[in-house]
Amino acid sequence: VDALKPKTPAEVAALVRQGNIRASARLMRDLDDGRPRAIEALRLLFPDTGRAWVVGVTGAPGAGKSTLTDRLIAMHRAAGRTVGVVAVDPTSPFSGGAILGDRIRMQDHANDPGVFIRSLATRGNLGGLSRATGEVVRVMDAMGKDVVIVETVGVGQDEIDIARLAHTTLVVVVPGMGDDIQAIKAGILEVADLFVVNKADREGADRTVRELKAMLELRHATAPMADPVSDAASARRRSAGEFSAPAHDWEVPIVKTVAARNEGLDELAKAIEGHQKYLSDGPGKLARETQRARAEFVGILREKLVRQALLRLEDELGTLDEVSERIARRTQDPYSLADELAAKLHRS
Ligand SMILES: Nc1nc2c(ncn2[C@@H]2O[C@H](COP(=O)(O)OP(=O)(O)OP(=O)(O)O)[C@@H](O)[C@H]2O)c(=O)[nH]1
Ligand SMILES: [Mg+2]
Repeated sequence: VDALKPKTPAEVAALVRQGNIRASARLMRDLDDGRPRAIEALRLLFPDTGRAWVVGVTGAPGAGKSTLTDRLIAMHRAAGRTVGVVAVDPTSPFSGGAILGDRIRMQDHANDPGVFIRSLATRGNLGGLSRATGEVVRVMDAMGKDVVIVETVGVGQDEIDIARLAHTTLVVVVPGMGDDIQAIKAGILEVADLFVVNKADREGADRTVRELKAMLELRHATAPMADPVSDAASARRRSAGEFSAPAHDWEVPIVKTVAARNEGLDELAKAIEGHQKYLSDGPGKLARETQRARAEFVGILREKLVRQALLRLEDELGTLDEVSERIARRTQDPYSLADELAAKLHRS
């Protein structure tokens, strides 16, 4: 095959299925650029996905997420499992692996063909960072990676959306951030399947554990929070008697680690396995994947429909700028325009 000739989506998909690193990295770049051929390859790969266990690692800058990830990679490799890592940095203007050396302490694994590491930032990413992350996770899944670890910095909305991609989400905190614990947003609490108190060699680790415990108990005591397991679809199934498992029978474990000294990692791995078993044995896994599929599908649909509508707008009413100016000048209103356009799309 001519190396310079662009590959067809089918050729790309075949290479990705074989775990080809060059083709997979290329596909990720093309997805980032929003190329239709890349979407076509992803469509072909879809039936080959859904096998990887996706673990999210989120927390404040410098909490030790990469060090923990590095340890987890080593454990998975020792057990013969292949690993994909996506390092997401919503604050970084760089993308495409350039920041790997700086931010990620995983050099030991750089030459291991069983480990594929990719970083992602805000550049490009049509349709948002969580969508881009989801696409990279999907490619790694199609490559045959057994486990995909997604590292994200911070606790903003981006990180919460990204955490929702994972089957098991670890929230990493460090001792001596009492106020920060108070400030842990409900959103991040909601997505935490497991708390890791890293840097437990520092003072105050036990206190942090106690504070987290109190916070989790408080959550138990108050009104039920939104839970992936209690989404509408599974609630319906539950009321139909299909599943008997209660929505809140997962006790969020709190694990102390000293990632830098490889301490507590066995306990952490066990806790992750426990959650994997909990989700896989009950309705949780399907419920979570259904919720994720819903968000993804609506996102794809929205983007497609909006693009169609804007094309139609140009044909019928003028460019987006022209129409917007008319609205700004109050010669037309946005409600009637949207109705008019929707009706036209509907008829065609
Ligand atoms: N004392 C101590 N230091 C640790 C521990 N784990 C990691 N560190 C150190 O903390 C620093 C940050 O670790 P990283 O793993 O890069 O943290 P991170 O959360 O990935 O950081 P960002 O990706 O920049 O947000 C490094 O200097 C680590 O060596 C630990 O358990 N104890
Ligand atoms: Mg890091």
